[in-house]
Amino acid sequence: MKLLSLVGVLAATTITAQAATAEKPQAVASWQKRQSKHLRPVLEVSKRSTAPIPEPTENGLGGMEDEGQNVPIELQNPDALNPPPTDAGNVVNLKWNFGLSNQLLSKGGYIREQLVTDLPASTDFAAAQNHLGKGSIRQMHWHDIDEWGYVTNGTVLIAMVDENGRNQVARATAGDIWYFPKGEPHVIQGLEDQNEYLLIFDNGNFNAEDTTFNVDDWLLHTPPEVLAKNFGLPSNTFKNTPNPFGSINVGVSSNGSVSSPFGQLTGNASWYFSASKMEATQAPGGGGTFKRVDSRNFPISQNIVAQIVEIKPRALREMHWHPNGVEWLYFQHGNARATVWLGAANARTFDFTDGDTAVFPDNSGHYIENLSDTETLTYLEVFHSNVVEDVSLTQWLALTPPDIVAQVLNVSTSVVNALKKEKQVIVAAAQ
Ligand SMILES: *[C@@H]1O[C@H](CO)[C@@H](O)[C@H](O)[C@H]1NC(C)=O
Ligand SMILES: *[C@@H]1O[C@H](CO)[C@@H](O)[C@H](O)[C@H]1NC(C)=O
Ligand SMILES: *[C@@H]1O[C@H](CO)[C@@H](O)[C@H](O)[C@H]1NC(C)=O
Ligand SMILES: *[C@@H]1O[C@H](CO)[C@@H](O)[C@H](O)[C@H]1NC(C)=O
Ligand SMILES: CC(=O)N[C@H]1CO[C@H](CO)[C@@H](O)[C@@H]1O
Repeated sequence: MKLLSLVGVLAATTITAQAATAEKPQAVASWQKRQSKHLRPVLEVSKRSTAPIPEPTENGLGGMEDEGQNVPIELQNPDALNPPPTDAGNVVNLKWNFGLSNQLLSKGGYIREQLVTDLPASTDFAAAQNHLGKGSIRQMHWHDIDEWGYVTNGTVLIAMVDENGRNQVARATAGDIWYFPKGEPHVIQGLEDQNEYLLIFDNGNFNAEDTTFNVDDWLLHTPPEVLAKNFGLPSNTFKNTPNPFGSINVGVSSNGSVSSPFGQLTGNASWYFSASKMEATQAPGGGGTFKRVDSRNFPISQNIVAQIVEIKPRALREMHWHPNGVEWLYFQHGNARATVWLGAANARTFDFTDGDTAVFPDNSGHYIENLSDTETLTYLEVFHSNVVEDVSLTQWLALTPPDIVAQVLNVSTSVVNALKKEKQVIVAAAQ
Protein backbone atom coordinates (compact mmCIF):
# COMPACT_ATOMS: atom_id res chain seq x y z
CA MET A 1 0.00 0.00 0.00
CA LYS A 2 1.51 3.24 -1.13
CA LEU A 3 0.79 6.15 1.17
CA LEU A 4 1.48 9.78 0.63
CA SER A 5 2.70 11.88 3.52
CA LEU A 6 0.50 14.83 4.22
CA VAL A 7 -0.24 17.90 6.25
CA GLY A 8 -2.34 17.93 9.41
CA VAL A 9 -5.26 19.39 7.44
CA LEU A 10 -5.62 16.02 5.98
CA ALA A 11 -6.77 14.39 9.12
CA ALA A 12 -10.08 16.12 8.38
CA THR A 13 -10.43 14.30 5.08
CA THR A 14 -12.75 11.35 5.07
CA ILE A 15 -11.51 8.77 2.65
CA THR A 16 -12.91 5.42 1.72
CA ALA A 17 -11.05 2.16 2.09
CA GLN A 18 -10.83 1.99 -1.67
CA ALA A 19 -9.01 5.32 -1.86
CA ALA A 20 -6.79 4.45 1.06
CA THR A 21 -5.27 1.54 -0.83
CA ALA A 22 -4.90 3.47 -4.05
CA GLU A 23 -1.69 3.08 -6.02
CA LYS A 24 -1.00 6.48 -7.56
CA PRO A 25 2.72 6.61 -8.28
CA GLN A 26 2.26 9.16 -11.08
CA ALA A 27 0.31 11.62 -8.99
CA VAL A 28 2.87 11.34 -6.21
CA ALA A 29 5.80 11.78 -8.58
CA SER A 30 4.35 14.84 -10.23
CA TRP A 31 3.43 16.36 -6.90
CA GLN A 32 6.93 15.76 -5.57
CA LYS A 33 8.42 17.29 -8.69
CA ARG A 34 6.48 20.45 -8.08
CA GLN A 35 7.63 20.77 -4.47
CA SER A 36 9.87 23.77 -4.11
CA LYS A 37 11.64 25.39 -1.21
CA HIS A 38 8.47 27.37 -0.60
CA LEU A 39 6.67 24.18 0.35
CA ARG A 40 9.32 23.12 2.82
CA PRO A 41 7.39 23.98 6.00
CA VAL A 42 4.40 22.02 4.72
CA LEU A 43 6.56 19.05 3.83
CA GLU A 44 8.31 18.99 7.17
CA VAL A 45 5.00 18.64 8.95
CA SER A 46 3.92 16.14 6.35
CA LYS A 47 6.63 13.61 7.10
CA ARG A 48 4.85 12.71 10.30
CA SER A 49 1.59 11.86 8.59
CA THR A 50 0.66 8.81 6.54
CA ALA A 51 -2.66 9.87 5.06
CA PRO A 52 -3.60 8.45 1.66
CA ILE A 53 -4.03 10.30 -1.61
CA PRO A 54 -7.57 11.65 -1.70
CA GLU A 55 -9.95 10.38 -4.38
CA PRO A 56 -13.52 11.42 -5.26
CA THR A 57 -14.94 8.07 -4.18
CA GLU A 58 -17.21 8.72 -1.19
CA ASN A 59 -20.18 6.53 -0.33
CA GLY A 60 -19.68 4.17 -3.23
CA LEU A 61 -20.01 7.04 -5.72
CA GLY A 62 -17.49 8.65 -8.05
CA GLY A 63 -14.28 7.03 -9.24
CA MET A 64 -10.51 7.26 -9.23
CA GLU A 65 -8.98 10.37 -10.83
CA ASP A 66 -6.80 9.73 -13.86
CA GLU A 67 -5.65 13.15 -14.94
CA GLY A 68 -5.31 16.62 -13.54
CA GLN A 69 -5.01 15.51 -9.96
CA ASN A 70 -3.49 18.31 -7.91
CA VAL A 71 -2.93 16.66 -4.56
CA PRO A 72 -2.15 19.74 -2.40
CA ILE A 73 -5.31 21.52 -3.61
CA GLU A 74 -7.44 18.44 -3.06
CA LEU A 75 -6.03 18.02 0.43
CA GLN A 76 -7.09 21.55 1.26
CA ASN A 77 -10.58 21.03 -0.14
CA PRO A 78 -11.80 17.61 1.02
CA ASP A 79 -15.42 18.79 0.97
CA ALA A 80 -15.09 19.85 -2.68
CA LEU A 81 -13.68 16.46 -3.67
CA ASN A 82 -16.24 14.51 -1.64
CA PRO A 83 -19.13 16.83 -0.76
CA PRO A 84 -21.30 15.76 2.16
CA PRO A 85 -24.49 14.13 0.83
CA THR A 86 -26.45 17.08 2.25
CA ASP A 87 -24.89 19.44 -0.34
CA ALA A 88 -27.25 20.14 -3.24
CA GLY A 89 -28.09 22.45 -6.10
CA ASN A 90 -25.96 25.19 -7.55
CA VAL A 91 -23.95 27.44 -5.27
CA VAL A 92 -21.25 29.45 -7.01
CA ASN A 93 -17.69 29.52 -5.70
CA LEU A 94 -17.51 31.55 -2.49
CA LYS A 95 -13.82 31.35 -1.63
CA TRP A 96 -10.50 32.81 -2.70
CA ASN A 97 -6.99 32.50 -1.29
CA PHE A 98 -4.67 35.52 -1.24
CA GLY A 99 -1.96 33.15 -2.51
CA LEU A 100 -3.75 33.23 -5.89
CA SER A 101 -3.87 37.04 -6.02
CA ASN A 102 -1.75 39.15 -8.32
CA GLN A 103 1.20 40.18 -6.19
CA LEU A 104 2.11 43.86 -6.61
CA LEU A 105 5.73 44.03 -5.47
CA SER A 106 7.39 47.33 -4.52
CA LYS A 107 10.60 48.33 -2.86
CA GLY A 108 9.69 48.03 0.80
CA GLY A 109 6.64 45.80 0.59
CA TYR A 110 3.80 44.35 -1.40
CA ILE A 111 0.05 44.52 -1.95
CA ARG A 112 -2.19 41.69 -3.07
CA GLU A 113 -5.87 42.18 -3.66
CA GLN A 114 -9.07 40.19 -3.78
CA LEU A 115 -11.50 41.89 -6.15
CA VAL A 116 -14.88 40.96 -7.57
CA THR A 117 -13.02 39.78 -10.68
CA ASP A 118 -11.25 37.20 -8.47
CA LEU A 119 -14.30 36.20 -6.44
CA PRO A 120 -17.46 37.16 -8.39
CA ALA A 121 -19.71 36.74 -5.33
CA SER A 122 -17.79 39.50 -3.54
CA THR A 123 -19.78 42.44 -4.90
CA ASP A 124 -19.86 44.36 -1.61
CA PHE A 125 -16.20 44.10 -0.63
CA ALA A 126 -12.72 44.27 -2.10
CA ALA A 127 -9.79 43.38 0.14
CA ALA A 128 -6.04 43.80 0.11
CA GLN A 129 -3.20 42.34 2.13
CA ASN A 130 -0.40 44.88 2.55
CA HIS A 131 3.12 44.19 3.74
CA LEU A 132 5.53 46.96 4.80
CA GLY A 133 9.17 46.70 5.89
CA LYS A 134 10.57 48.96 8.62
CA GLY A 135 10.18 52.59 7.60
CA SER A 136 8.31 51.73 4.39
CA ILE A 137 5.56 54.18 3.56
CA ARG A 138 2.22 53.41 1.95
CA GLN A 139 2.04 56.74 0.24
CA MET A 140 -0.30 59.58 1.24
CA HIS A 141 -3.73 59.15 -0.34
CA TRP A 142 -7.50 58.97 -0.01
CA HIS A 143 -10.24 56.89 -1.67
CA ASP A 144 -13.76 57.47 -2.91
CA ILE A 145 -15.04 54.62 -0.71
CA ASP A 146 -14.57 53.67 2.95
CA GLU A 147 -11.50 51.73 4.11
CA TRP A 148 -11.41 49.38 7.11
CA GLY A 149 -7.96 48.21 8.28
CA TYR A 150 -6.83 45.38 10.55
CA VAL A 151 -3.19 44.91 11.56
CA THR A 152 -2.16 41.25 11.39
CA ASN A 153 1.55 41.57 12.22
CA GLY A 154 3.95 44.20 13.52
CA THR A 155 3.10 47.84 14.22
CA VAL A 156 2.26 50.59 11.77
CA LEU A 157 2.02 54.32 12.24
CA ILE A 158 -1.22 55.73 10.84
CA ALA A 159 -1.72 59.46 10.40
CA MET A 160 -4.89 61.15 9.25
CA VAL A 161 -6.53 64.60 9.01
CA ASP A 162 -10.22 65.51 8.66
CA GLU A 163 -11.88 68.42 6.86
CA ASN A 164 -11.90 70.49 10.05
CA GLY A 165 -8.15 70.22 10.51
CA ARG A 166 -8.38 67.76 13.38
CA ASN A 167 -5.69 65.12 13.13
CA GLN A 168 -4.65 61.81 14.63
CA VAL A 169 -1.43 59.80 14.74
CA ALA A 170 -1.62 56.28 16.16
CA ARG A 171 0.61 53.26 16.44
CA ALA A 172 -1.61 50.39 15.40
CA THR A 173 -0.31 47.02 16.47
CA ALA A 174 -1.39 43.47 15.58
CA GLY A 175 -5.11 43.13 16.33
CA ASP A 176 -5.89 46.87 16.05
CA ILE A 177 -8.40 48.40 13.65
CA TRP A 178 -8.74 51.68 11.76
CA TYR A 179 -11.51 53.25 9.74
CA PHE A 180 -10.88 55.85 7.06
CA PRO A 181 -14.17 57.25 5.79
CA LYS A 182 -14.57 58.03 2.10
CA GLY A 183 -12.52 61.04 1.05
CA GLU A 184 -10.46 61.31 4.26
CA PRO A 185 -6.68 61.46 3.70
CA HIS A 186 -4.22 59.13 5.40
CA VAL A 187 -0.77 57.54 5.33
CA ILE A 188 0.64 54.31 6.80
CA GLN A 189 4.25 53.53 7.77
CA GLY A 190 5.81 50.25 8.95
CA LEU A 191 7.52 50.56 12.34
CA GLU A 192 8.77 47.02 13.05
CA ASP A 193 11.00 44.88 10.84
CA GLN A 194 7.96 43.33 9.15
CA ASN A 195 4.42 44.66 9.27
CA GLU A 196 1.25 43.42 7.68
CA TYR A 197 -2.34 44.59 7.56
CA LEU A 198 -5.58 43.67 5.85
CA LEU A 199 -7.70 46.33 4.16
CA ILE A 200 -11.36 46.04 3.27
CA PHE A 201 -13.17 48.45 0.93
CA ASP A 202 -16.93 48.58 0.62
CA ASN A 203 -17.12 47.95 -3.12
CA GLY A 204 -15.97 44.69 -4.71
CA ASN A 205 -15.28 46.36 -8.05
CA PHE A 206 -12.76 48.69 -6.45
CA ASN A 207 -10.22 48.85 -9.28
CA ALA A 208 -12.79 49.44 -12.01
CA GLU A 209 -15.18 51.80 -10.24
CA ASP A 210 -13.09 53.47 -7.56
CA THR A 211 -9.72 55.00 -7.26
CA THR A 212 -6.87 55.84 -4.95
CA PHE A 213 -5.92 59.52 -4.98
CA ASN A 214 -2.16 59.51 -4.37
CA VAL A 215 -0.59 62.84 -3.42
CA ASP A 216 2.45 62.53 -5.75
CA ASP A 217 0.14 61.87 -8.68
CA TRP A 218 -1.70 65.14 -8.08
CA LEU A 219 1.43 67.25 -7.66
CA LEU A 220 2.98 65.76 -10.79
CA HIS A 221 -0.15 66.63 -12.76
CA THR A 222 -0.48 70.24 -11.73
CA PRO A 223 1.43 73.09 -13.48
CA PRO A 224 4.43 74.05 -11.26
CA GLU A 225 3.43 77.73 -11.25
CA VAL A 226 0.04 76.73 -9.82
CA LEU A 227 1.77 74.65 -7.12
CA ALA A 228 3.95 77.70 -6.35
CA LYS A 229 0.90 79.96 -6.04
CA ASN A 230 -1.05 77.36 -4.05
CA PHE A 231 1.65 76.71 -1.45
CA GLY A 232 3.31 80.15 -1.54
CA LEU A 233 6.64 78.48 -2.38
CA PRO A 234 9.17 78.79 -5.23
CA SER A 235 8.05 77.05 -8.43
CA ASN A 236 10.92 74.55 -8.38
CA THR A 237 10.09 73.29 -4.86
CA PHE A 238 8.74 69.92 -6.05
CA LYS A 239 11.21 69.31 -8.86
CA ASN A 240 12.67 66.29 -7.03
CA THR A 241 9.36 64.66 -6.10
CA PRO A 242 9.76 61.03 -7.24
CA ASN A 243 7.90 60.28 -10.48
CA PRO A 244 6.14 58.12 -9.60
CA PHE A 245 6.61 57.45 -5.90
CA GLY A 246 4.68 54.19 -6.25
CA SER A 247 2.14 52.80 -3.83
CA ILE A 248 4.84 51.78 -1.36
CA ASN A 249 8.38 53.03 -0.97
CA VAL A 250 11.22 52.63 1.47
CA GLY A 251 11.61 55.31 4.12
CA VAL A 252 12.82 56.16 7.59
CA SER A 253 10.57 55.65 10.63
CA SER A 254 8.82 58.79 11.86
CA ASN A 255 8.46 59.72 15.52
CA GLY A 256 4.86 60.67 14.65
CA SER A 257 5.14 64.14 16.11
CA VAL A 258 2.76 66.81 14.72
CA SER A 259 0.30 69.14 16.39
CA SER A 260 -2.93 70.66 15.17
CA PRO A 261 -4.35 73.90 16.57
CA PHE A 262 -7.80 72.49 15.69
CA GLY A 263 -7.59 69.48 17.98
CA GLN A 264 -7.36 65.77 17.60
CA LEU A 265 -9.61 62.97 16.45
CA THR A 266 -10.06 61.41 19.88
CA GLY A 267 -12.82 59.64 21.80
CA ASN A 268 -15.88 59.09 19.66
CA ALA A 269 -14.24 61.00 16.80
CA SER A 270 -11.31 58.56 16.66
CA TRP A 271 -10.50 56.70 13.44
CA TYR A 272 -8.37 54.20 15.34
CA PHE A 273 -9.62 51.45 17.64
CA SER A 274 -7.22 49.51 19.83
CA ALA A 275 -8.99 46.17 19.43
CA SER A 276 -5.84 44.32 20.52
CA LYS A 277 -6.40 45.66 24.05
CA MET A 278 -10.15 45.08 24.07
CA GLU A 279 -11.27 42.20 26.23
CA ALA A 280 -12.77 39.40 24.16
CA THR A 281 -16.30 38.26 24.99
CA GLN A 282 -16.59 34.61 26.03
CA ALA A 283 -19.18 32.89 23.86
CA PRO A 284 -22.06 31.61 26.05
CA GLY A 285 -21.69 28.25 24.27
CA GLY A 286 -18.19 27.86 25.69
CA GLY A 287 -16.57 27.26 22.31
CA GLY A 288 -14.45 30.38 22.01
CA THR A 289 -14.39 34.15 22.08
CA PHE A 290 -15.29 37.12 19.92
CA LYS A 291 -14.60 40.83 19.75
CA ARG A 292 -17.35 42.90 18.18
CA VAL A 293 -16.23 46.22 16.75
CA ASP A 294 -19.02 48.27 15.21
CA SER A 295 -20.52 51.77 15.47
CA ARG A 296 -21.65 51.03 19.04
CA ASN A 297 -18.05 51.02 20.35
CA PHE A 298 -16.24 52.58 17.33
CA PRO A 299 -18.68 55.29 16.14
CA ILE A 300 -16.80 56.27 12.96
CA SER A 301 -17.38 52.78 11.48
CA GLN A 302 -20.67 53.44 9.75
CA ASN A 303 -20.39 51.16 6.70
CA ILE A 304 -17.92 48.38 7.53
CA VAL A 305 -18.00 46.50 10.85
CA ALA A 306 -16.45 43.29 12.07
CA GLN A 307 -16.27 40.52 14.58
CA ILE A 308 -12.89 38.92 15.38
CA VAL A 309 -13.60 35.30 16.26
CA GLU A 310 -11.54 32.57 17.90
CA ILE A 311 -12.98 29.07 17.88
CA LYS A 312 -11.51 26.36 20.10
CA PRO A 313 -10.54 22.99 18.63
CA ARG A 314 -13.59 21.11 17.26
CA ALA A 315 -15.96 23.84 18.42
CA LEU A 316 -18.65 25.31 16.17
CA ARG A 317 -19.75 28.85 15.35
CA GLU A 318 -23.42 27.99 15.68
CA MET A 319 -25.87 27.85 12.76
CA HIS A 320 -27.01 31.41 12.09
CA TRP A 321 -27.58 34.08 9.47
CA HIS A 322 -27.16 37.83 9.21
CA PRO A 323 -30.40 39.76 8.67
CA ASN A 324 -28.57 42.91 7.55
CA GLY A 325 -26.61 41.61 4.59
CA VAL A 326 -23.68 39.81 3.08
CA GLU A 327 -20.77 38.53 5.19
CA TRP A 328 -17.14 38.71 4.06
CA LEU A 329 -14.63 36.49 5.86
CA TYR A 330 -10.88 36.25 6.27
CA PHE A 331 -9.35 33.08 7.70
CA GLN A 332 -6.19 34.06 9.51
CA HIS A 333 -5.19 30.76 11.05
CA GLY A 334 -6.53 27.23 11.33
CA ASN A 335 -8.62 24.70 9.46
CA ALA A 336 -12.35 25.05 9.12
CA ARG A 337 -15.31 24.04 7.09
CA ALA A 338 -18.61 25.80 6.49
CA THR A 339 -21.75 24.85 4.64
CA VAL A 340 -23.49 27.82 3.05
CA TRP A 341 -27.21 27.24 2.53
CA LEU A 342 -28.95 29.64 0.13
CA GLY A 343 -32.51 28.37 0.55
CA ALA A 344 -34.46 26.42 -2.10
CA ALA A 345 -32.34 23.29 -1.51
CA ASN A 346 -29.03 24.93 -2.53
CA ALA A 347 -26.13 24.19 -0.21
CA ARG A 348 -22.37 23.83 -0.65
CA THR A 349 -19.61 23.02 1.80
CA PHE A 350 -16.25 24.79 1.66
CA ASP A 351 -12.99 24.16 3.51
CA PHE A 352 -10.89 27.07 4.72
CA THR A 353 -7.34 27.60 5.85
CA ASP A 354 -4.79 30.41 6.33
CA GLY A 355 -5.14 33.24 3.82
CA ASP A 356 -8.58 32.24 2.54
CA THR A 357 -11.22 34.88 2.02
CA ALA A 358 -14.89 34.05 1.55
CA VAL A 359 -18.29 35.58 0.93
CA PHE A 360 -21.52 34.25 2.41
CA PRO A 361 -24.47 35.74 0.50
CA ASP A 362 -27.08 38.01 2.07
CA ASN A 363 -29.14 36.11 4.66
CA SER A 364 -27.65 32.71 3.78
CA GLY A 365 -27.64 30.16 6.62
CA HIS A 366 -24.23 28.88 7.71
CA TYR A 367 -22.02 27.48 10.45
CA ILE A 368 -18.23 27.47 10.80
CA GLU A 369 -16.60 24.43 12.33
CA ASN A 370 -13.04 24.27 13.57
CA LEU A 371 -11.75 21.00 12.13
CA SER A 372 -8.59 20.82 14.19
CA ASP A 373 -8.26 18.76 17.34
CA THR A 374 -5.48 20.97 18.64
CA GLU A 375 -5.44 24.41 17.04
CA THR A 376 -7.58 27.46 17.59
CA LEU A 377 -9.29 28.84 14.49
CA THR A 378 -8.95 32.61 14.10
CA TYR A 379 -10.99 34.47 11.52
CA LEU A 380 -12.81 37.72 10.80
CA GLU A 381 -16.47 38.25 10.02
CA VAL A 382 -17.02 41.53 8.16
CA PHE A 383 -20.36 43.20 7.36
CA HIS A 384 -21.54 46.02 5.12
CA SER A 385 -23.48 47.77 7.86
CA ASN A 386 -23.03 49.92 10.98
CA VAL A 387 -23.74 46.99 13.32
CA VAL A 388 -22.89 43.30 13.63
CA GLU A 389 -26.13 41.32 13.78
CA ASP A 390 -26.94 37.65 13.58
CA VAL A 391 -29.93 35.40 14.21
CA SER A 392 -29.29 32.08 15.94
CA LEU A 393 -31.18 29.07 14.60
CA THR A 394 -31.26 27.46 18.05
CA GLN A 395 -32.55 30.61 19.73
CA TRP A 396 -35.27 31.01 17.10
CA LEU A 397 -36.48 27.45 17.65
CA ALA A 398 -36.23 27.75 21.44
CA LEU A 399 -38.32 30.94 21.58
CA THR A 400 -41.14 29.77 19.28
CA PRO A 401 -44.10 27.86 20.83
CA PRO A 402 -42.61 24.38 21.35
CA ASP A 403 -45.70 22.48 20.16
CA ILE A 404 -45.43 24.26 16.80
CA VAL A 405 -41.71 23.55 16.45
CA ALA A 406 -42.31 19.93 17.47
CA GLN A 407 -44.93 19.49 14.75
CA VAL A 408 -42.87 21.17 12.04
CA LEU A 409 -39.75 19.13 12.78
CA ASN A 410 -41.54 15.94 13.85
CA VAL A 411 -39.69 15.79 17.17
CA SER A 412 -41.05 15.64 20.70
CA THR A 413 -41.68 18.84 22.63
CA SER A 414 -39.05 17.70 25.13
CA VAL A 415 -36.43 18.04 22.37
CA VAL A 416 -37.59 21.60 21.72
CA ASN A 417 -37.73 22.44 25.42
CA ALA A 418 -34.08 21.37 25.79
CA LEU A 419 -32.87 23.91 23.20
CA LYS A 420 -30.84 26.78 24.64
CA LYS A 421 -32.76 30.05 24.77
CA GLU A 422 -29.59 32.07 25.06
CA LYS A 423 -27.63 32.68 21.86
CA GLN A 424 -24.61 30.34 22.11
CA VAL A 425 -22.53 32.05 19.38
CA ILE A 426 -19.83 29.33 19.57
CA VAL A 427 -20.71 25.86 20.78
CA ALA A 428 -17.98 23.91 22.57
CA ALA A 429 -16.97 20.49 21.26
CA ALA A 430 -18.57 17.55 23.05
CA GLN A 431 -16.19 16.24 25.72
C1 LIG B 1 5.40 38.52 12.02
O1 LIG B 1 6.54 38.69 11.21
C2 LIG B 1 7.69 38.08 11.74
C3 LIG B 1 8.86 38.49 10.85
O2 LIG B 1 8.60 38.16 9.52
C4 LIG B 1 7.49 36.59 11.79
O3 LIG B 1 8.62 35.96 12.35
C5 LIG B 1 6.27 36.29 12.65
O4 LIG B 1 6.00 34.92 12.62
C6 LIG B 1 5.08 37.05 12.16
N1 LIG B 1 3.99 36.89 13.08
C7 LIG B 1 2.76 36.62 12.70
C8 LIG B 1 1.75 36.55 13.80
O5 LIG B 1 2.47 36.45 11.54
C1 LIG C 1 10.42 64.22 15.75
O1 LIG C 1 11.16 64.30 14.57
C2 LIG C 1 11.25 65.62 14.04
C3 LIG C 1 11.86 65.54 12.64
O2 LIG C 1 12.91 64.60 12.59
C4 LIG C 1 12.03 66.49 15.00
O3 LIG C 1 12.13 67.81 14.50
C5 LIG C 1 11.29 66.52 16.34
O4 LIG C 1 12.03 67.22 17.29
C6 LIG C 1 11.02 65.11 16.85
N1 LIG C 1 10.09 65.19 17.95
C7 LIG C 1 10.21 64.47 19.05
C8 LIG C 1 9.12 64.66 20.08
O5 LIG C 1 11.09 63.63 19.20
C1 LIG D 1 -19.80 57.96 22.27
O1 LIG D 1 -20.63 57.18 21.44
C2 LIG D 1 -21.39 56.25 22.18
C3 LIG D 1 -22.09 55.34 21.17
O2 LIG D 1 -22.68 56.07 20.14
C4 LIG D 1 -22.34 57.00 23.07
O3 LIG D 1 -23.09 56.09 23.83
C5 LIG D 1 -21.53 57.88 24.02
O4 LIG D 1 -22.39 58.65 24.78
C6 LIG D 1 -20.61 58.78 23.23
N1 LIG D 1 -19.72 59.46 24.14
C7 LIG D 1 -19.48 60.75 24.07
C8 LIG D 1 -18.51 61.31 25.05
O5 LIG D 1 -20.01 61.47 23.23
C1 LIG E 1 -42.78 11.52 12.10
O1 LIG E 1 -41.93 10.49 12.56
C2 LIG E 1 -42.59 9.27 12.79
C3 LIG E 1 -41.63 8.31 13.46
O2 LIG E 1 -40.51 8.09 12.65
C4 LIG E 1 -43.11 8.75 11.45
O3 LIG E 1 -43.80 7.53 11.66
C5 LIG E 1 -44.04 9.77 10.85
O4 LIG E 1 -44.45 9.37 9.56
C6 LIG E 1 -43.37 11.11 10.77
N1 LIG E 1 -44.33 12.12 10.36
C7 LIG E 1 -44.20 12.83 9.25
C8 LIG E 1 -45.27 13.84 8.99
O5 LIG E 1 -43.24 12.70 8.49
C1 LIG F 1 -8.96 16.80 12.61
C2 LIG F 1 -10.42 16.74 12.67
O1 LIG F 1 -11.10 16.73 11.67
N1 LIG F 1 -10.93 16.70 13.88
C3 LIG F 1 -12.33 16.71 14.21
C4 LIG F 1 -12.97 18.01 13.81
O2 LIG F 1 -14.30 18.06 14.16
C5 LIG F 1 -15.08 17.03 13.58
C6 LIG F 1 -16.50 17.24 14.03
O3 LIG F 1 -16.56 17.51 15.40
C7 LIG F 1 -14.55 15.67 14.01
O4 LIG F 1 -15.29 14.66 13.36
C8 LIG F 1 -13.10 15.54 13.62
O5 LIG F 1 -12.54 14.33 14.06
